[in-house]
Amino acid sequence: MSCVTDRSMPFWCVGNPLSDPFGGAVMDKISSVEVAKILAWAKGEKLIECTSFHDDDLVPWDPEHLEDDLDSKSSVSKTLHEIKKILDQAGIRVHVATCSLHGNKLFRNGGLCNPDPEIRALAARKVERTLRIGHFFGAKYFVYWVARDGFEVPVCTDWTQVYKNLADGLNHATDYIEKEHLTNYIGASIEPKPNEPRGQMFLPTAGHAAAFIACCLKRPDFWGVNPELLQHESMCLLNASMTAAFLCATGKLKFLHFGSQIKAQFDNDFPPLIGPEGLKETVFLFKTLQDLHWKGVVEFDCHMLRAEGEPGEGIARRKQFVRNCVEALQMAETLAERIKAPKLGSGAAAADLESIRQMCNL
Ligand code: 3MF
Ligand code: MG
Repeated sequence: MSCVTDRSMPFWCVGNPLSDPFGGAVMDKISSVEVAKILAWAKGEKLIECTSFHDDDLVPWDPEHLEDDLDSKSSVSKTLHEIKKILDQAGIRVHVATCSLHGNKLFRNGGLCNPDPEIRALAARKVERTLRIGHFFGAKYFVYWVARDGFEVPVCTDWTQVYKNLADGLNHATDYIEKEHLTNYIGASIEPKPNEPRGQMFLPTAGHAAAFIACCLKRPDFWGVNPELLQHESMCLLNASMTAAFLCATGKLKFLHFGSQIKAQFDNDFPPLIGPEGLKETVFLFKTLQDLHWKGVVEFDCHMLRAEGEPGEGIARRKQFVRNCVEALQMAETLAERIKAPKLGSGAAAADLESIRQMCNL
């Protein structure tokens, strides 16, 4: 039995035009309405059930108009309604609303942890707007990804304030959900990452995030963790099965971000199972989740390889990308199901060989 209740394909993965720090986009940039149409197609093909977005994936943000979403005559409001109509007609549910605090240069030195109180206040207002947009779409979770809350130079960091500011920022989000009765949210989640875009980030691993929730937040039961496996934890050489098992044991595994990764590299965001390594780690991750009887949402967080982009074929390539991701997830689950409990006493190496035999039907 699959442990995946729903598959979610976010706006930012489908919209990604495949630029990197060394070169610009290779695919046509497409609008959020066009992305919504691709997602509607994917739902029709029974590939996905849900989607997720950053506020900036859907509509632009203007610090001079912090409540433009509430003005029914604004172009922001019109675009949001247009997207909602497409998603509703296709029957796609919205899993996550997350606030982009990484793109705009105002947040270059952090969002919720920015040392400047005015920028922190602006970040809080952007989070409020994201929460309202998420409510409009019926999003189930609010996600905080560490993004630019981090540092390069420890002596330039005010360590007396960092975690207090972070707790204040996240507590403000849950206060706002309560105050405005945004009852669609069933929880909130922290997405840890060790580095990139900052040299170091303030919540580098799932363990840091889980401890921070338990010790520093006002509503620890509302908060959980969505680890990004394999990518974020593999960047710092942590093992995906252990991260999943730790979060299950602490009751904090809200859902997965999913893709593939070369260990100890920058965030590859390869599609699942694609790339020179990660197949065994991915299969073992799902074996672990199956053994633990975890059930939940798997959300893809990846993009196609830049070399695979083809200018002028943006829509067809993006559709194929969604199909590839879903097929890879199904393959990983099928392979994981084949592995039976290794024979005790046979020794670690023999048990591992046996698991490979079973996985490959040898
Ligand atoms: C970066 C990420 C982010 C988060 C997203 C949702 C752009 O490495 O993984 O994707 O997943 O911000 O919180
Ligand atoms: Mg992610």
